[in-house]
Amino acid sequence: MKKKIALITGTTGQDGSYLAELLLKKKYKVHGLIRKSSSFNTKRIDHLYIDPHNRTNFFLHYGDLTDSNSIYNLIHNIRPNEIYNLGAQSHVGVSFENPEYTAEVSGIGTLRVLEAIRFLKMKNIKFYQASTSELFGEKYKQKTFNEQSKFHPKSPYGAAKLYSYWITSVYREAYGLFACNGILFNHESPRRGETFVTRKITRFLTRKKLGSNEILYLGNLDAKRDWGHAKDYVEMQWKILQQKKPEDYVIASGETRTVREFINTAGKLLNMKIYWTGKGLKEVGYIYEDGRKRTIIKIDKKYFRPNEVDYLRGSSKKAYKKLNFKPKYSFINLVRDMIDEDLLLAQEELNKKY
Ligand code: NAP
Ligand code: F7E
Repeated sequence: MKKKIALITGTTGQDGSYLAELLLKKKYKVHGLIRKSSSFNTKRIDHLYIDPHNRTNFFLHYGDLTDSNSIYNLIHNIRPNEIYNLGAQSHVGVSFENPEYTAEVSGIGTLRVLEAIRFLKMKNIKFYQASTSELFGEKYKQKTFNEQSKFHPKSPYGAAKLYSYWITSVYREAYGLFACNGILFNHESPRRGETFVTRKITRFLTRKKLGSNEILYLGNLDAKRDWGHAKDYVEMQWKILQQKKPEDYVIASGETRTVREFINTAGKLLNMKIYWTGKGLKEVGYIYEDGRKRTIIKIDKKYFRPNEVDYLRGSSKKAYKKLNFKPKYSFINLVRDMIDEDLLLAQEELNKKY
């Protein structure tokens, strides 16, 4: 049987790397779009890459979501059956500093891919758009957000992704494309970028466990997020494209916790009891070391955003029913997975130092 061909934008990212692994296991030919960088940006996929002079099903191509021609040519040349549009400027905080670039990549970038499919008349391509819980943002009266909930983005990132959400839906209706939105709530892993809060915390606490004397500076500890594991969530990205009809799905754990609770859980797994005192910018987290109180976490206002999504909790009833969504990782196992990997990393760093 002919192998299915997939194109992943954002293949060097957290999700792109797990998705490439999954599709290769499923015997796809996988093509990844990577952008030119002056230093290597392929750390998450190096283990998958084989020199194309040898037999391989994994191919990388330079391109950029801001460059229509590179996208058009790539789709024309590789003729994919499925496109997963995961590429984005994905940091909400950064989107306030670089709003125009965020709109170009995370908003218009999606249009560029859809337009290439339309121009090329490749209507059989199935298209997945990486939509996000950042489309929501305002709790109104409900406790959970689902496919019918009202959107209310709070950041340039959320606004750019809202455009992508709607343009995906418009191309589905107007041109009959098999185009779907996966509205994914926060998902983390040992491959999460180190400037996102969960990984910032697990990297810090594991180094602290091995004796570092740094202090962790954070922003809003009261924000509530619905955290799942990226490995579970990329499987749903694939499943969304295997359905008979193109539809949108919310993927979430259904639980919500504050950033402070994430820290406490990670501390507990490392046998580090963290105590809190003070309020607002004066709040600090401390531990006892050799019987002495030692402050390890402080607040820095630079990590607060001009506007914040205070509360997120998703409801994946539709995905449970139609996609048989059964996440393998509980919250505690997600944090444990991150801690275990980051402990190894911290130990490696320490070994290099001495
Ligand atoms: P990520 O780790 O930040 O990866 C983003 C990817 O996009 C990277 O491969 C990055 O390349 C690439 N990229 C950035 N700018 C680009 C450009 N101009 N042209 C082409 N590629 C570009 O994000 P992630 O956590 O894997 O998330 C994957 C997607 O899901 C993103 O679209 C994100 O917005 C969305 N999403 C994420 C979550 C979550 O909780 N993780 C939840 C909902 C939706 P470099 O490696 O070169 O930077
Ligand atoms: O922030 C608070 C921050 O940057 C989580 C992206 O994948 O998920 C992600 O967006 C919360 C926020 O993720 C720090 O204010 C406190 O309330 O880890 P984050 P995010 O903004 O939820 C969504 C679903 C996406 O689609 C995005 O692409 O933590 N927070 N102190 C902090 N956040 C960061 N980054 N750094 C801090 O020091």
